[in-house]
Formats: sequence, C-alpha cells, structure tokens
Amino acid sequence: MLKSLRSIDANDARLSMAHMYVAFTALLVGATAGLLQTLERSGKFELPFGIGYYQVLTVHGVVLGLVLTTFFIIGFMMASQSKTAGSYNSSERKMAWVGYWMMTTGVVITTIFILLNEASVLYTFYAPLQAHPGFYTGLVLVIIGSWVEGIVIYRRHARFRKENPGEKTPLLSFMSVINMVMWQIATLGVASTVLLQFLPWSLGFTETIDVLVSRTLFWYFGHPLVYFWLLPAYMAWYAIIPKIIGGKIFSDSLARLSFILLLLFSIPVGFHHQLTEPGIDPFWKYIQVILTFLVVIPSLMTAFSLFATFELRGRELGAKGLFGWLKKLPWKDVRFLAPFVGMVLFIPGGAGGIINASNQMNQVVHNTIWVTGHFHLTAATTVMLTFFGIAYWLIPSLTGRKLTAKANKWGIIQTAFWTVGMLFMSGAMHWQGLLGGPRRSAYSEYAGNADTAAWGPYQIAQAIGGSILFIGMLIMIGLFIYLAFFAPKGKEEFPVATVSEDAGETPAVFENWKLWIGVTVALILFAYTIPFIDIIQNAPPGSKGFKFW
Ligand code: HAS
Repeated sequence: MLKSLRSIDANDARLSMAHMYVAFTALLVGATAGLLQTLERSGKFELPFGIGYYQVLTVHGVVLGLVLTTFFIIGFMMASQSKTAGSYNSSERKMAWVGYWMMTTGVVITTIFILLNEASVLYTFYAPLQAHPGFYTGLVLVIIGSWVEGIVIYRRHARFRKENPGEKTPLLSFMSVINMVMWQIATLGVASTVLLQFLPWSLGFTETIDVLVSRTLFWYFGHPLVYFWLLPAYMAWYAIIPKIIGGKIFSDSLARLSFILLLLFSIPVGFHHQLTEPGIDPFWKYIQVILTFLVVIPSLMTAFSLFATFELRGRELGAKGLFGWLKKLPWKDVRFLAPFVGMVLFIPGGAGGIINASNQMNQVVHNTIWVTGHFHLTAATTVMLTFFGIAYWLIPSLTGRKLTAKANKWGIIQTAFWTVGMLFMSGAMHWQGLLGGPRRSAYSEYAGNADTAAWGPYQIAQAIGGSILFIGMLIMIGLFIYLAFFAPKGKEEFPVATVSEDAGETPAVFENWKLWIGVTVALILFAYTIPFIDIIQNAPPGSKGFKFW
C-alpha cells in the first residue's frame, strides 16, 4: 500500500531517504556547534569539558558545509532524476549504494578524528595546520563515494537518451549532470592536494608542505564547491517553484544555458579567494577576477527568469501594475515561501559576492568576519531555505505521507525563525567585518584587550541570532522526523513544472557534452597553467616538502 503512495520507485525513494537521514543528522550536530560558537564569541559563555573553540568550528564547517550539503544534494538529485528520467535499474542502484556507504564511512572516520581533537583544522584545513591522517582519509572517501554516485547520475541520463532518441532530456536530469560534472572536475583539486600533499605530510613521509600549492588546489575546488551547493537550489527555482505557484517554466533553453555557463565559469576563478596572497602573479589574479564577473551573469539570468515566471503567473491571475504579481503568489504555502525568502536574500548575498570579487574592495573585507556574513547569507540562507522548502514536500512524497496543514504552518514558523536569526547574525557579521573584525577568532583569544569592548555588541547580536537559528533548526528537525515517520499516509505531490508553450525550442547543442566539458577544461588550463607552474618554480626554499614535484 505504502509503495504506491510514494512519488517515485520505492527502492529509489529508500536510496534518496538514506541520504536525507545523514543530511538532517548533520544539520542537528552542525547547527548545535554553531550555537556554541556564537555563545563563546559573545564572551558570556565558556565551552565546557575543555572543548576547544576551533574544534567546534571544525565540526560546524565540515558537518554543515561538506556533509549536510553533499548528502542532501545527491539525495535530491537522485530523487529528481528518478522522477523525471525514470527509475534506476538494479545495477545503477547498487552502484549508488556503494557510493553512499563510502561517503558515510568517510564521514564517520572524519568525525571521529575531529571529536578526538586530532583535526581542529577548520573546513578549509589550511596548511600548515595539520590533522591526523584519518581526517584526510575520511575526506577522500567522501569525495570518491560522491564520484561513484555521480557516475550513476551520468549512466541514468545516458540511458534516457539511448531509450528516447531525439527527445529532449528532462531538465532536472540535465541539471543534475551539470552539477556532477562541475563537482567531479572541481574535486580533482582537493583530492590531489589531500592525496599528494596532506596525507604524505601527516604520515611523516615528507617534512614540509608547499602551502601556496595546497591553498591553490583547495580554492580551485572551493569556489565551484559553493556552486555545487547553489545549483540544486537553482534546480528547484527553475523547475519546481513554477509548478508550486501554478505557472510554467519561462524558458527551458535559458535554464540550460545558465547551467552551462555556471559549469564553464565556476571553476577557473579560485584566485578570487587568494587575492591578498603573495606568490601569485597579479596578472592571473586579474584574469580570474574577470572570469568571476562572468560567472555572475548566469545568476542574473536566473533572476530574470524568476521575475518572468512570477510576473506571468501573476498576470494570469489578474495582477495589474509593475509589482501587482507579488500579491498573487502563494504566501501561505511553505513550499514556496521558504525558497522565496532565500531568493530575496540572495540579492544582498550576491551583491556581497560582487564586492568580495572586486579586487580593491576585497582588500577591505578579506579575512574579516564580513566574509563569514557573506556565506551565511548565501549558503546558510539562500541555499538552506531552499533546501528546507524542498524537504517539506520531498520527504513526505518519498515516504508516502502528507505535508499536513499543521506541518505547513510549522514550516512557515520555521522559515520565520531562520530568516530573523540569520538577519541578526549575518547582519552583525557584515557590519563587524566592515569595521575590521577578524574572522575565525575565539573570544578567549583576545579577552581583556581593546577588541573585547569594540566587538562586544556585534558578537552579542550574533549570539542572539545564533540562538534564534538554533530554535529554527530544532523545529526543522522535528518536522523532518514528523514528515518521515509520523505524518498521515497519503500521496504528496513531487512538483515538476512543464515548459511554457511560448518558450522557443531547446537547441540540441546543449547536450553536446564533449563541447562543454572541452571548453571547461580549456578555460581551466588557460586560467591555471602558467600561474601554477610559476608557483611551483618560485616556491621558497624549504617549502617543497612534497617529493613528487
Ligand atoms: Fe561567495 C567567499 C564571491 C556567491 C559562498 N563565498 C565565499 C565563501 C563562501 C562563499 C563559503 O570574489 C568563504 C570561503 C572561505 O571560507 O573563505 N560569491 C562571490 C560571487 C558570488 C558568490 C561573485 N558565495 C556565493 C554563493 C555561495 C558563496 C552562491 C554559497 C552558496 N565569495 C566571493 C569571493 C569570496 C567569497 C570573492 C572570497 C572573499 C575573501 O576575500 O575571502 C556570485 O555568484 C553572486 C552572484 C549572485 C547574484 C544574485 C542574483 C539574485 C538572484 C535572486 C533573484 C530574486 C528573486 C526574488 C527573483 C548576482 C538569482 C525577487 C523578489 C523580490 C520581491 C525582490
């Protein structure tokens, strides 16, 4: 009975849900760590049992930035592909489970070493901070597991094309492939620094480590990492939200083109995280800043497409005037409200990104808590609110249950808590950052000096925000458990929109993977080859601890 109530094949639903259990456990652990951090930084609270600030900060960053996101995203993409391209066959599903268990084992290993305080190196694990080899081994397992699951996504997409020659592929499946291609090309950077530099160094095979090489390889991965988080949110904005509001996808071609542009331009831009670092030729920083401004374009296209979708639907319902459509949107439906708040806050979030990318302004904000404010507005608000919005219908639709009116109401309350909490916290971080407040710094480190008084009010505001967010997180976890196990049985819709009749034909060239991957690789080689050779050739004496260079 329950089987037929699920929105996708029962075996695929179980696979997707397995990812969700890990993701929401990560939310519980990571957000609790976040609360502890803001309390510590307020100066009013000391961490108990000798727990270190940087240990908690590592838990927070790794568990939320790497575990919650990766598991939620892969689970969501697999459910979307199963829904729109058709269910996986048994060999694809088996392979996906292999990837899932590799990732989960990796997470357990990494977490153990962080909890043992053997890996308090933050989610960026910058050298010369060194962790236990177990930390790096766990991370490598997570990455390789995700590659295995990525191959499943490619296989399913290819099977659809083979079984339906000449037919346009489902938009959500196409988008999942793009996100996975970007992820796999990007993770080559972090996998190489971990395997070739950090592991030999932490195992004692090499005495030193080339810091600039490791940071460059990390940021080659680090920027596409944030788009790996963003693209699933865009998947929902382009292909799911129109259905929820009763409208249509404005343009299938525009959606695919913006994803292709994100693939092309999101990788060769890592230097914008290293603008203040010596050892990289300013010319190549300049080139990568230009490429960063190019990667903003698909986000502006996304904004345009969303405005068009909302306006068209609003006018269909009789809206008049420039902003009359706003009144016609389904404000009481949490499946719409949560992602919509995410979109609105992406306007200041994106503007902050553009400030960061602008070389001169970067000198003002780099390494200040402004940057922390930026990514709490983008990743923790825009992306997370969209993920919550997805979870409200995805979880019951996978478990064969209903999003009840009461759960919907609690979802709206949850959205309010998250938004208010984040505005307090991220707002105070931005402000403190503009005044020069440092990021990644424990109160206990500078307690008693002049900074204590200067930063006090901002850090208290962050603690208030953190506490409100913590309540928001608890409501979300409660709703997750309710929707997964206790909500009344029934068939919850898996909303997928169709394309507007007025949209043009989608050109076949969008499925020319050789072309897009070829251009992506060419752009990466252009942006990185010469500066990377430079970095290695001009490394300071003694820094070439890595024997293979
Ligand atoms: Fe960023 C640092 C530049 C976007 C996350 N970023 C970070 C870090 C993270 C992060 C985690 O150039 C810190 C890493 C660390 O630990 O050091 N970022 C950008 C740029 C963009 C950008 C140019 N970032 C993101 C997103 C993230 C994210 C998205 C997570 C998901 N970022 C930087 C730079 C740094 C950086 C530097 C390094 C700083 C330093 O010095 O260390 C762009 O992609 C932003 C483009 C976005 C837009 C907005 C489009 C708006 C849309 C919404 C439409 C709304 C509608 C609703 C339709 C142009 C699509 C309207 C309704 C109404 C009623 C109005």
